[in-house]
Amino acid sequence: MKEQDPSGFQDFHTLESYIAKEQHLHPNSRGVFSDLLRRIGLACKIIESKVRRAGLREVLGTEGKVNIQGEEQMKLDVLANHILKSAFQWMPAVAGLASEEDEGVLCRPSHMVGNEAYCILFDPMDGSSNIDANVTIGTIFSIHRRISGVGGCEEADFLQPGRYQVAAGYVVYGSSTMVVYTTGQGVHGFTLDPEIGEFVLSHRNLKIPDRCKCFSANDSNYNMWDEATRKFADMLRYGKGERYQNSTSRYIGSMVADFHRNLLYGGVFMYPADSNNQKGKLRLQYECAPLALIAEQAGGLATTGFERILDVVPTELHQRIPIVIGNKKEVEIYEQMLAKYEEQN
Ligand code: FDP
Repeated sequence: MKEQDPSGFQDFHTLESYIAKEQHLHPNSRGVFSDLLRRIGLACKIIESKVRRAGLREVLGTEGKVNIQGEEQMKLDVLANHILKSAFQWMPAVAGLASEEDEGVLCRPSHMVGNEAYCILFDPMDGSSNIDANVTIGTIFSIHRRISGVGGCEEADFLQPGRYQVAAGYVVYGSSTMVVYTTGQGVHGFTLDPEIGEFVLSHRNLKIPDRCKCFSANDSNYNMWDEATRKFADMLRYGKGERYQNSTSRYIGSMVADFHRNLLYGGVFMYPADSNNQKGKLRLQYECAPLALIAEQAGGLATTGFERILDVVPTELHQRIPIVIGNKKEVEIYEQMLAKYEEQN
């Protein structure tokens, strides 16, 4: 008979222990990659502590102001960027970093980079226009294996299609803080337990429910979308039949938060091209590709309308791209509607 474990440790995993468990699936692994994931967890705990203080003088406000201690105030997004860059600064496994907040890539000197090295891209604070209103925000990350050989990195390392990501994930700072990530072995979610200061496995092998509950888009752009996109939005909102009759519109305006809700409830988030943003608004490398990998690992899909997001070959570091992401069925319908519209026009 199996002994009862009063400690509750039997099926209990922290982010740390789960990463270690996944590492055991790769017998030749030297733990370099696992260290990176742990480091992200740590950095995001530090960011979370700043987010929780965002209403206080320390971090709220615009950069350039001086706080009560006479220190220069930093906006939360600038602070999160600093934290992430500092977290990876001394890791030989990191060949370089690219942040949505910075213009170029940050390549570490080649003598400081180990043989097995990765390039990390991140959006330190997604949804930052929501910060001052206490609305959910997040951090998104994407990890690629360096392809430029040994030594320092090159920009080409950061311009790989999303399907080559070795890991991707995000942290949502909401009513609780959660890390959700994938290394290509499913999607797992960990909720921060403030009592013990650990991310605890709360959502194992997440799958997008096969129902299109939520439709998320900035509706004020409706008249600037093409006809096919407008029809698609109308179908999700007003469509009859079992699949759409109980659907609802939900738009937070933080991509990571909108995506996270739809991952749990089912639904579609979109920021398509419009007559003002003909290339779309969201960033391929920092937002769209990492969330596309999560979506696919959870049984969903992400498209530009014409191409799977994970297949898009980036041409520049801060490239913008249209995106429709969520339930596979609806994303495929969108592609078909757009193709038909293109054919007729
Ligand atoms: P934000 O500008 O606040 O950082 O990436 C940018 C982003 O937010 C997404 O998180 C969000 O989905 C989108 O922009 C919101 O844009 P709109 O205000 O145009 O709806």
